[in-house]
Amino acid sequence: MATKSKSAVNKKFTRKDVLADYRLAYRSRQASLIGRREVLSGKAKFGIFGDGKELAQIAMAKVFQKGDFRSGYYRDQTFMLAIGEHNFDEFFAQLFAHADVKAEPASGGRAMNAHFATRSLNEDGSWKPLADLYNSSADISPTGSQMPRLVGLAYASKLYRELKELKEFVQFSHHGNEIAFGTIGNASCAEGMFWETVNAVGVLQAPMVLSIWDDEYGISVPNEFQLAGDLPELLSGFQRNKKGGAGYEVYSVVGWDYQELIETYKRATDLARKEHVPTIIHVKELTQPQGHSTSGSQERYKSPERLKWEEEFDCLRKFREWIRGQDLATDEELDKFETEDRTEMEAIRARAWEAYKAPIRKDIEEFGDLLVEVAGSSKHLDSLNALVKEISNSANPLRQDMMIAYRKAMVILKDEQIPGKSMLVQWKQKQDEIGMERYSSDLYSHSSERVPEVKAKFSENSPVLNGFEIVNKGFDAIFKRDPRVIAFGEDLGYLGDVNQGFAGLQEKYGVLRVADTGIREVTIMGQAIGLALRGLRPIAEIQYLDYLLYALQILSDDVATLRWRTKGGQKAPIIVRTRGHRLEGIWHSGSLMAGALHLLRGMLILVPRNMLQAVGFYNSVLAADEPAVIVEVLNGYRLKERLPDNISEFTVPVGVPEILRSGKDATVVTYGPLCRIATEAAEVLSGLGIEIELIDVQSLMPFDSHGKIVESLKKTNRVLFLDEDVPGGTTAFMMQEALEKQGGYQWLDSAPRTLTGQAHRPAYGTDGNYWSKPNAEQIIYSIYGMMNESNPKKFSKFY
Ligand SMILES: Cc1ncc(C[n+]2csc(CCOP(=O)(O)OP(=O)(O)O)c2C)c(N)n1
Ligand SMILES: [Mg+2]
Repeated sequence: MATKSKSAVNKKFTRKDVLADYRLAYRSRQASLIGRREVLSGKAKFGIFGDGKELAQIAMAKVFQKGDFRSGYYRDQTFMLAIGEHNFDEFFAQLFAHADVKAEPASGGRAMNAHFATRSLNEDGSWKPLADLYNSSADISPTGSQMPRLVGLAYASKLYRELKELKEFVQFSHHGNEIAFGTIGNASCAEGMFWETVNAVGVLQAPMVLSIWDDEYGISVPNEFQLAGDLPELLSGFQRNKKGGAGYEVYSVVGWDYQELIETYKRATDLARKEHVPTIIHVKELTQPQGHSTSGSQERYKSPERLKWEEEFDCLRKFREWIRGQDLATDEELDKFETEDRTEMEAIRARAWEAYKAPIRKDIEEFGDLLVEVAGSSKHLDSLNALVKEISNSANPLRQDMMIAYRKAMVILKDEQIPGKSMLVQWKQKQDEIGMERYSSDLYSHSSERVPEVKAKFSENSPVLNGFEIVNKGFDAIFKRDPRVIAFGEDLGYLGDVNQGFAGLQEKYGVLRVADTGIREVTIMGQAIGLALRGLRPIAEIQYLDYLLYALQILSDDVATLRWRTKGGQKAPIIVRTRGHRLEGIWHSGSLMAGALHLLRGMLILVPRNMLQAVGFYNSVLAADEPAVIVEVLNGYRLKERLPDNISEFTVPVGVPEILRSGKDATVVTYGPLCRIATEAAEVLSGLGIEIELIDVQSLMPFDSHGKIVESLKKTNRVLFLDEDVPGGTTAFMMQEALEKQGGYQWLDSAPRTLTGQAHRPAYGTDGNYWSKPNAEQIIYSIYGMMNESNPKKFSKFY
């Protein structure tokens, strides 16, 4: 900088632009300061802010174009403000938890402050024209978890640029010119996801520009305990070599140098946008003036010297010095702007507080009026009026307080029959509905449940094939009809997956649509998430169900929460394909369904019993817009199945069990490979005079939407829940659904039973498997035992 003359600098930077930048940075800083104060004074619950990072983010915003995506974290307020996708009213609305998407579009009051997001969807759930918008994927709190989706956000540009069948999708991309901008804190670079993402994007050579905001701390822990060396040094191994091999361009720049920041961002983005070379910008010497968050004070862990340095190198202070040095404004002018901006920020804060409180106040007042009205005809007039007074006198009443007052009122009125009570009950019902809509809507779109059922059609000529050939034909039809479908995973491309489901399809559809990946389950998911956020329909494979554990965190935190946490503003309809339940070997035959089921609410969990059903589910899910895990039966690929004539059209309805065998004596509820084993057991039981009704639930989430199980229980009055998961796992879930939710308990004549795998992992070998997983013998003993209990004479013990 010192080498450039003032006039040369001034030509590049107009006074108007520079002052606008200064004022935005200054306002953003004021918002951070006021925000912290609002938390400490009790108006907001928690605050984390972007103070100290303003300048770098202004530079990043200058190169961010329509169609680009951000995937970042809680420090990025200035960037979001600079691109115009966040404003100060929204900043405070989110801080206060204003539960209305109009006021708080990122999450409708569901996310903590500084969790940014743009709305990609119209109100009806359809896509907006993302290529013409500034986009930010929705932030989540776990450190580093913004990284995996960057793989797909960046890689989508490569696909849109290189696949001619995607040319028409201009709503999502203009020739793949879009960049995925990542941001991450220095300490979060200690996370595995960071390195896995950097490696994956390096391999894929996709246009990601990753900024690392380095303030040398992660809460209280300095870099020396986070990283094995300086970040640029550690990252230097990713630097592309002179011959232009795969890799990155890595830049390092201080976070308080306006001019250098702007120039660095320009260089880094030009390269990424034009040539799809990923770049990393290590932004160092950043400060965090207010410390990490409102949960603590930085004086406890930063030395006086460090604090003094942070004051001196505060990017706002340095920016002001630079402006003065360039004669772009006088101190008086800058002081005047600052005074104006401080006043404005206070005014916005007050406005946002009032906007947040007014509807709450109105609700509470209406409730108070209702209670006063009811009190008028009650002998408990004084106690009810006291309740009203209690809320209206409280300093900052919330809706929760009126619900508590309602409960107190109903207890007071318990033995009194007055007409006003029904008004109160109706009021409560309405509040519950509104509350559910406000905080619990949009976990699912339910679109998959609306896909019409098309039954498989067979004719005399329908061939009998191996199971893997059936899925293979299913995928072939899918690729043919839908250019948005992209499949990838370990050994999925060239080999066609370890069980040949994709055999020959890479040759047919090309290496971009049917692709191999590295062994990187987290970023295989990230690749899928990012592609889905940009309008594609990825089928991402986890080679064995056991390894879903690697992917579970990101699926749980990111995919499963996405629609809910944006209140319908974003969706990522990925399909996770995997195989499992049963073969012969530890870590190759697990059935950890309850883990998935419990952690992935927000996704569909589908467990087809054979390959035909699997294809039907792929077809159904692709006709809808919800993320799904589809678990194929690992030992089913070589079993013979008939190929339907309508493989491309036929669908299996989501959330609807299938009755595989009807019977009157006991219901067996199961799924996956146990359908076959239970059928064997049913034959034996039939010989003993017992007819079981065998239900394949097929879809664990959603579960039996039409209550087929309870219908069966009305007939059999006995039930066994059967699977290969641990005791108390998915069988417990199914039992709760059928007996509690569907009310099946009232039809039972025998205690309900479960039969599961052992609590340990499945042991190796055929015998290991036999003693680890339920088998036909156990099913027979269990059902027979139930019948013996109910009629010992007719079903006498075997021994
Ligand atoms: C997985 C996970 N572990 C721990 C935390 C708690 N936590 C929140 S922020 C943070 C420090 C992050 O530091 P850094 O990445 O340097 O970002 P900075 O806040 O300094 O900008 C920690 C440990 C978390 N949110 N997620
Ligand atoms: Mg940090």
